[in-house]
Amino acid sequence: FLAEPKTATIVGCPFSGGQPRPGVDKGPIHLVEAGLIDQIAELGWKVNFDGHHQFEEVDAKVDPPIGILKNPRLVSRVTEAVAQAVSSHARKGELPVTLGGDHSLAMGTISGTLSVYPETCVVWVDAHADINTAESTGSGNIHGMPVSFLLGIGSKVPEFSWVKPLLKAERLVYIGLRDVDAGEKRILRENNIKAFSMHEVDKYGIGKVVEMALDHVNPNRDLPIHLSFDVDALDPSVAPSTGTPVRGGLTFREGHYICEAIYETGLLVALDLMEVNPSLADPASVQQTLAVGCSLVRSALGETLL
Ligand code: HAR
Ligand code: MN
Ligand code: MN
Ligand code: MN
Repeated sequence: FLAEPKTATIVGCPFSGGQPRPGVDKGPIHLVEAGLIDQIAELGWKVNFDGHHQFEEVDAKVDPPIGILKNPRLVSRVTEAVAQAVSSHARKGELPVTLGGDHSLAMGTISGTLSVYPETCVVWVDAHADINTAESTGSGNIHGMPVSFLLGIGSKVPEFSWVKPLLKAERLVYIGLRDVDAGEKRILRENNIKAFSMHEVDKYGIGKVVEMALDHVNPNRDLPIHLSFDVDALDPSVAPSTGTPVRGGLTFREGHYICEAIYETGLLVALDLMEVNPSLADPASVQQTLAVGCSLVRSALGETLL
């Protein structure tokens, strides 16, 4: 594994089937319309726009719940297509920047990254752990489950047999958690998964938290990093337009600091920005959320303050 890629490929994923609120599928279109591609190019990257993927549709009539999992066939097919897109770009040495869409998409993005860089560690920035299994989920919304599929924990859902358990628990770290289901807390404990909740952010400060997070998953600073950023990690006052806002989140600077610090490692190989929903909240809040989303991506791709 050599140097960081110098070409970024934007993968637009207009998908909302992992959760119930319409509009999150419009996230990527609005982020691109807000100028994201030019902004990345201005940082010195060669930017490819892979387009807004047109996913195969699966009629709800032929996609009944499996257990309580909603839209399972649709989510499986879409995320498998995303895995192929991300892996093909990563294989060419490009840095895939995947715009969501709901966070079930990370089943695809992280599978794609791991298929090219098997030693990748994952930094998952989110209010939520998204690690429910088929047994533990209370909602049946698959955006609350992608991490369990990537780890291969919980009972197998045959529909998702394409997802290989390529992620090891010790290569995963969370930052920003504050809304974790009881069943998820048990899963985190039983699998020894490192997590820095907002409590740790308050206690140690974001600089120390990022250092400890990287010390855990990437002690020698030599493994590729996949950063999966759910915009709801930010406080709702900073990023209001998202489906499941939770108060007490990361400040504007804390969110950006995470991105800057990961860029500084020179190890970033893939980035996700998920759960931006431009149909939620008033127009000014939508504008604010889109602007924050773009600036998080710029920070992860090397925008500096000085
Ligand atoms: N834990 C809850 C569930 O499983 C809600 C989690 C999903 N919300 C997100 N993901 N936005 O980060 O349904
Ligand atoms: Mn493509
Ligand atoms: Mn999430
Ligand atoms: Mn979340």
